[in-house]
Amino acid sequence: PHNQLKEWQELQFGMFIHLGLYSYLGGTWKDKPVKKGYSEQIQMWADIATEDYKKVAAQFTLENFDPEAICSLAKDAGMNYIVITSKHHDGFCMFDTRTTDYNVVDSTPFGQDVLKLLSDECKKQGLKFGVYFSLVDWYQGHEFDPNNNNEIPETMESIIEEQLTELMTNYGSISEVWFDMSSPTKEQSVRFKQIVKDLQPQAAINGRIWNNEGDFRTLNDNQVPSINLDGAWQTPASIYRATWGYRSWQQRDEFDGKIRNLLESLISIRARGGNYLLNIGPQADGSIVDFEANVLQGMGKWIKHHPNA
Ligand code: FUL
Repeated sequence: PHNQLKEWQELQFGMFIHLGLYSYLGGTWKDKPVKKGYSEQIQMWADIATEDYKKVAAQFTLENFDPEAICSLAKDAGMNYIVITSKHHDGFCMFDTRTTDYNVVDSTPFGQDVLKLLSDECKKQGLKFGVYFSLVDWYQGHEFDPNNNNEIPETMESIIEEQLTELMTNYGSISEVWFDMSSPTKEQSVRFKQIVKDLQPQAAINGRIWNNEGDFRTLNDNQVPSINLDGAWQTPASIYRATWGYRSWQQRDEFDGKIRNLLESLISIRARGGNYLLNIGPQADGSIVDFEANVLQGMGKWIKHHPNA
């Protein structure tokens, strides 16, 4: 297991993808920009009832979701792995699951398993594949909590266990499982970890499984440490900081400064032995935002000319 974690550390730079029903809304509800909170959490910040939020699924055609383009972009950027949202706090599953119809296969016109398509393409292009999994689930009964600190009731526990089992069974080799938010008991963290380790012993688990059960530490969003840290760790980062999920009204103008900025973070994180997981937020139709593609390509160009950085 020690060597496996070392292998994970050597991946260094990866692509985070936030894609879900919120991508369709793009940070806008009833024609108004929702200015509070991250756009992937728009259901909470705009206080959208589940019956209404659910209707988005019928519009979610993802007609320009292109796993090949996404993987090629990751490679152009010099990235070695991809981690995608299998389920965010809204509870909508981007994978085929028996636990609920509230998933991309059963309740969208797209009708295909996004995780399957992307994991297959990762394999083809030689990228490692990992999944983000929210332990907060508004669909399965968690109330809105701005701190996303909810406890996990027993009823939800079995759903989580089944979903994790599916995720660890149906998508080939998983290099990383990225749990997020909520406050599980020690027993729950141990149980969730056991499911991952039984089915995917090589998978690295992040610290947000909580209760000290993670294999590596997840720093705060966008945190670049100024001292060396012990053990394995990773910084999750958003190009804009203000959101991870697509936001149609996001300002996207400081192109060169942005590349320099993100490269500085990457270099300093690598130098201190950390992994850098940099996010893209595909838009309503599943396609990559031009600005984000250009930024990542710009980074990749620089990296290729500075192989020792
Ligand atoms: C956070 C989440 O609450 C955000 O919505 C986002 O997914 C980020 C990567 O982790 O803590």
